[in-house]
Amino acid sequence: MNTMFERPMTLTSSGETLDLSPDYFGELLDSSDVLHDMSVLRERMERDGYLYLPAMLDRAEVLDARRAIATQLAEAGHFLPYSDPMECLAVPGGNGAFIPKIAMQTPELLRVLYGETMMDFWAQFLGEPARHFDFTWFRATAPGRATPPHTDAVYMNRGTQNLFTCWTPIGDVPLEHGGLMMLEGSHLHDKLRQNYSSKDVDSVCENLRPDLKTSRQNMMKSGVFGALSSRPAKLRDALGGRWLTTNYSAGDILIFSIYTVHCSLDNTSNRVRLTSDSRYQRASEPADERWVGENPIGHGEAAKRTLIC
Ligand SMILES: O=C(O)CCC(=O)C(=O)O
Repeated sequence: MNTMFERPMTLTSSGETLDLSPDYFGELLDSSDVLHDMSVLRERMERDGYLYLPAMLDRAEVLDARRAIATQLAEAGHFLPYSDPMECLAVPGGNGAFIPKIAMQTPELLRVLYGETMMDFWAQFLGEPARHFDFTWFRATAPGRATPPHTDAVYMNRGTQNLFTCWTPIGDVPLEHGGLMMLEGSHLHDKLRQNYSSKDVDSVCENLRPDLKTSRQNMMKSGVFGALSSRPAKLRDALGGRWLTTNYSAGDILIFSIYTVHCSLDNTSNRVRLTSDSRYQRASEPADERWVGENPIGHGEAAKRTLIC
């Protein structure tokens, strides 16, 4: 069990102040004590929709990846001139939230995300050889920015549904840097699975009026492609559960199902938050064609599917 972290005075997500009372907000369950007991880990994933595994990775390797990426970001002008790149001190008004390209050109990061430690863990957890998506979602999240609530299903549900995200802080991510939060119990919400989470952001409804035609357009309603809501506190009131998070350290991982609702805290610090999300599944099961291969098509034109809705 975790020791309860010091409860902060205020936290915001997507600009909304969160209720931090114990019924609404709490700390992620630490599962590092059962890291090698796959049946307990699987049970917890079924029950909680996530596993938080502090210090699962080699901290020194993660910090090597941080150094390699921070050096490139410093050269590209993301950090204060003459500052130590490892500090990731943001230039005022800087942006650059999502930089998948940087992952492919940084072997130190690929070793952390897809090396032996990680792939052995997934093979054991899934009970057979595992594969990862070839696309890596790398984020250099500037101050002020947050990811709104969503499930990953809407972006990657064309292959197996037995697909998992691994969110990996590439450095320490205390609360004020805007780490990830899980909405407790949200993966068990049937209506959410049947409605929102069964959508596909790249599908097009051919038989609908042009203004309703793409679920892609419909899924822009909350301002962010595929988001479930732009109001994390209000969403919690509707779905129940608590928003769960922690102060993350380099070496920790947080893994979750494609049906678990999550979002990030606002980054209220003066630093750029470096994190990645990568995806894993059984190698024998079908993989979503948008995210595999030498040049994954992603959400581009080639990903569009037409449907009669
Ligand atoms: O890091 C973030 O802000 C969002 C991460 C995320 O949505 C994911 O890992 O699926």
